Amino acid sequence: MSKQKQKVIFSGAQPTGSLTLGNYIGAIQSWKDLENEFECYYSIVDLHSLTIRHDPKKFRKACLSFLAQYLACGLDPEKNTLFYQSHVKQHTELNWILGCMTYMGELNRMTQFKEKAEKHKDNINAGLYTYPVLQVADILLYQADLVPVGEDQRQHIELTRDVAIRFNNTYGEVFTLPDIYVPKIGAKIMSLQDPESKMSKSDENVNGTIFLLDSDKDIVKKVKRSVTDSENRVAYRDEQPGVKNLLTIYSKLSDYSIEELVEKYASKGYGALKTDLAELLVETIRPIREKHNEYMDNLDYLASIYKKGAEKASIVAERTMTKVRESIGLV
Ligand code: ATP
Ligand code: LTN
Repeated sequence: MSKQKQKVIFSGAQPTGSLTLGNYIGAIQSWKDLENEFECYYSIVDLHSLTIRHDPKKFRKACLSFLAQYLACGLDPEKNTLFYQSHVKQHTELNWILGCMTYMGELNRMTQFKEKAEKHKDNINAGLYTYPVLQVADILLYQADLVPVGEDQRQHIELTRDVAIRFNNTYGEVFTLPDIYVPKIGAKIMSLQDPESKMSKSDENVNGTIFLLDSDKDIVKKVKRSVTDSENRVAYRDEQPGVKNLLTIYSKLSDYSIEELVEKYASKGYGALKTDLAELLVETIRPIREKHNEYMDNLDYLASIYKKGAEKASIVAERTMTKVRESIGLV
């Protein structure tokens, strides 16, 4: 009996600042869920981060810290290929080729570009605009079947499929069409200060975002100050987005279902919910932070992981690129 090809998973995060609770729940928890069954490639997409102005020293440290955070979140380097995007040169090569197959009309529609352009009015560079093409290249290079991401990435995954279909129709079947994989709940964790908008790494108001490297004190402070409403009735509904968000986070980090939590806190009110959630978050994040610090004290170990990761990723990437070059007629 022929062995069925193991499904391939690709995802990544940009090493800007540090990972947030949104990244953890929206993406990393799924990454961990998939690591036992599939062939997983999780990248630190450092080239994507260059679309925003940066300080080289801080950036280098953030890149190392991200690998330490991936490991501290429990991603097993024996089961997953963990690597820096910039170490596998085929990403930029495929980026160019696919850029020639992506329409400006498609890029003009990307909401992430519109939001980032609005935020960085003094630096609306070409990289920010063509950013989704590099993401398409990331995914197609590994012939990924599934891409575990937060809800905000749906449009980019749809673009990936459209470009892959266009390429395959023009030059022959080269690329696997990937599907998005989003968690049923927690695909969009909201800001604790503005529950109508996404919890973001780059939010100016840091009180809205919990970072995986936040101190216990900061975590408690942020949860206690989180914006709710004046109904003072614990319920999971769109009209109460702040409370809904807290319940989502609580459920994703515990064994309680949303229904059980609503029942547990129905007679207790927001104060008790916030106190217990703050404690749960502290207990979840403290070991991540501590492990991260240990990994950061062992840079040789980190180097051994990312070198091995790049070697493995490069083999797969080159296999795809050989097909691509041949199919488009490069000598
Ligand atoms: P920014 O917040 O500055 O836009 P980002 O955190 O979205 O950056 P990445 O680090 O590349 O950018 O995101 C890594 C993964 O985390 C992606 O799959 C993204 O969809 C997911 N993610 C990010 N924020 C959230 C959120 N608030 N809720 C759920 N998933 C999220
Ligand atoms: N665009 C994503 C980060 C990203 C990514 C990828 C995610 C870059 N390349 C490939 C999944 C697969 C973001 O902004 N969160």
